[in-house]
Amino acid sequence: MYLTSTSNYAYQNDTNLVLKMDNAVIPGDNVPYHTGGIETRDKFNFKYGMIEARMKYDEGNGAWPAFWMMPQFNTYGGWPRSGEIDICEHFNTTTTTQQNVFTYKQHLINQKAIIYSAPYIQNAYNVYTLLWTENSLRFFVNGKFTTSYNKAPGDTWEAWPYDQPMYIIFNQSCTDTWWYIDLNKLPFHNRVDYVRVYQASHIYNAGFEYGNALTPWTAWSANQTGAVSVVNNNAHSGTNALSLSGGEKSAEQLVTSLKPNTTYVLKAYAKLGTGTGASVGVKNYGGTTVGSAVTSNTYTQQQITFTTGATNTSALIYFYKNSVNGTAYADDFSLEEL
Ligand SMILES: [Ca+2]
Repeated sequence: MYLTSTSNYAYQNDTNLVLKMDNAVIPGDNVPYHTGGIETRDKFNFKYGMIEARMKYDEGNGAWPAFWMMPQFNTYGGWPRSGEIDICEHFNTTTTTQQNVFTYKQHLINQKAIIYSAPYIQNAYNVYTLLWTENSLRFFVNGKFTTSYNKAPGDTWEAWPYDQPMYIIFNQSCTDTWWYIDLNKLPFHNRVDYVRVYQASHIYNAGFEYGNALTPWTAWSANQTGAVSVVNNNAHSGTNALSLSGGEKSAEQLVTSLKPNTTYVLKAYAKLGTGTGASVGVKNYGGTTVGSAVTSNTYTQQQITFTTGATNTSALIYFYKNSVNGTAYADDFSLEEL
């Protein structure tokens, strides 16, 4: 109810992320309760795929832990127009957990979400999963299907805003507006063991973690100095990254099975090492080559939108470094249909 920036309320303990809620007095801050939460807004978002988290939360009256997603861009307007997906939300000491879908259409009917109650194991770790496709949201608890929300033919954004990227939120909230808070049970904790996101990608070896090799990326070099290589340092995630060093270089991958006349988003994390200029881009897709300049010495997500030509079903994606000596790195490529 009152999110705090204090690290006492959102911290790592052994292998868990712990989110806490209590009524401790914080000097200079006279609200009655403090809660902890984290989110990936502006840092990580995705569209379509599978997301799951393993978590365990305390039960007690007033406790309200949650694992949910909100729209990154509010494409259809502010809440609830652009949607909200609650993959796990638990209240008090109830024996079921909630998996909710918000739509503007439903909001006009009764001001509420479409609420699904799912069985779970109380006072234990449970795995909560959402499988998100172009026309369905399918929910699971501990690998068992619980319920689904589907896009019907003819549905517009009012019933299906779920064609836009969303970000992830974990928190341990509370409420004394709807219920009383059992002060004897405080503090309440939500412990998150892991969260994982799986997405089908057109790009292979997109994180450079397979066999310390470039395959199926190909190297191009304007001269013999330096190298196009996979290195065991400067990773954005995992152990490895793509490295370009020395003079003018690039690494390229031909992606296939694309649809004609279709808009895609290419994303990659890239940074400059000792180099002065690099870019991530795409060419040979039926339009003009488009690139995004890498200008930072820390990993920044590059994003390129392109639309395939009327007869094009492939594209060449690349990471390029200019002719000045030095290094540049890239990692975690992805290509999604918009
Ligand atoms: Ca990597």
